Amino acid sequence: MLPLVPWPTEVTPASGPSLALPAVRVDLPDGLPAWFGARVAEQLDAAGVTVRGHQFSAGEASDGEVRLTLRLDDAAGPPAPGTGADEPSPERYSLRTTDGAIVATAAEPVGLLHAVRTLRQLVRPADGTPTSVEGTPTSVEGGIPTVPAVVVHDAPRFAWRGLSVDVVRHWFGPDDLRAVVDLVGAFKLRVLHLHLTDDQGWRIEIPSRPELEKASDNQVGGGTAGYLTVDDFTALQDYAAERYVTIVPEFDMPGHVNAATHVYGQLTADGLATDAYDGIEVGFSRLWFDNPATEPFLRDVIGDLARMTRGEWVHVGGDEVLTMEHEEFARFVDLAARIVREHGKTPIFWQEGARGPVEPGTLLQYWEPKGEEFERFVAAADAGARFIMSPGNHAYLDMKYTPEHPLGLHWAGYVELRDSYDWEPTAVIDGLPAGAVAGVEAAVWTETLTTRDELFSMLLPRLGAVAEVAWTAAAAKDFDGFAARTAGLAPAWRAAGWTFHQTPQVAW
Ligand code: TNX
Repeated sequence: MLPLVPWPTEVTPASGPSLALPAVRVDLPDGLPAWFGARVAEQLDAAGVTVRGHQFSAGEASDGEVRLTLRLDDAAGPPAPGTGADEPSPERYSLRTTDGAIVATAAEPVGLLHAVRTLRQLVRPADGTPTSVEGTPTSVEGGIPTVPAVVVHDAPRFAWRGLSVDVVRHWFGPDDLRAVVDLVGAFKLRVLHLHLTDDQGWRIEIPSRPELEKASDNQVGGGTAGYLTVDDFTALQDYAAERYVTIVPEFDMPGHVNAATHVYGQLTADGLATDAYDGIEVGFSRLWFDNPATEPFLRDVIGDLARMTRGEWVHVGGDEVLTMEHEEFARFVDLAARIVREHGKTPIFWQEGARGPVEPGTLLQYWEPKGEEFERFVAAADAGARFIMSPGNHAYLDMKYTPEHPLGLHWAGYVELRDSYDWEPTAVIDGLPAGAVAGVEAAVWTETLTTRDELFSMLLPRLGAVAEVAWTAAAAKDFDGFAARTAGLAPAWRAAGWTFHQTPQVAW
């Protein structure tokens, strides 16, 4: 059993013995960013493999060293599996651990890092326990790590593979978020979406609106919280970029805005600031389109966020505004999307954005089955929108695993590991053309989650399941195999300090 999650397009065991890795000399091609070698070394270190320098066009490997050659080659890898896509994925890679050497080939640098992540999951210490995935380095005592002889050809099914984290309901700061980026990277996801504003708090510095900081020190249940300064946000994006992860910031409007109306009384109907809120109800707060303070506020917040964000996308919310007429809501969708586009970015809305005018390229994030809205979603796709699939009953990793589970909510049902695995993204919305599915995003809301351990115990092992839904061809999925591979990853999660839930669906 090879503990690979997500499962690759093609894995061929090669003849020949496992390759012993007393030490590895890494040979990097030209054309990689300066930090790339450090990322490779980090992966190998964490698998207990000694790295002997990484240099451009290293000389012959000396005695006791195995050469790991990374190569950029346009012709690398297989076409995108199972999607009918004509273009091969730019993330495709190959990895061979045969004939006494390791060779990774990819069309682009991101594919080379994927190859090294796969290698890391394949490495086992001398006692046969697999170590893998990202995190703190583990030491392997009393033996030489090995890697089985295999040839892997791999490419993702969907380009959009992400995780959304609510840092408002409970605050998770830069240290926690870096650990989340490591986890996201280990499963070859590309997007970390941060839900940064909501009723309880405001979690990001907006230079044109410094007063918003006053709404940072509150969360569910009260107590001290915090927010990301511009510098924190920049540093987090740098950290993520070195792992080919893009941060997508979300400013949720025109509902979920009590933190803003707590600071700016002029945004409310009666001009009075609202009280701070530390409960978990949704749907009660709102902006007013005709209030003269509203558009300048949207322009300031979206403008600053767009300027601070390296990625292509700004998420402008749109969910659960329970007290607004359709027409006014549609005007908010139109205005927010226009401001995002004026700043050269692409807007993302929760699925409710389909109630407004939709431009080609807009992304809509599906989260809840509202049957009567399916026609609207199909119409939005006809108008050129694409969907990120985050169905609550499969991909909401804040749902309890079982009724007895101490953490989480259950409005979308109980989401055991198998529920997060057994679903087909193109079959969620009746009538939606498969080509309108941009990909898959897990989401973890944090009303009941207060510590990193609690957060990770909801993410693991289910994030691996959602990652496999996003990466692996539908026909190649198999829950029993996935569960066995998941058990194989547990030692590495322990070594990395990543708390996981020992669901009985896995023989740990
Ligand atoms: C629904 S999903 C919400 C969030 C809650 C979450 C709890 C969505 C777009 N809105 O405000 O935190 O349920 O599971």
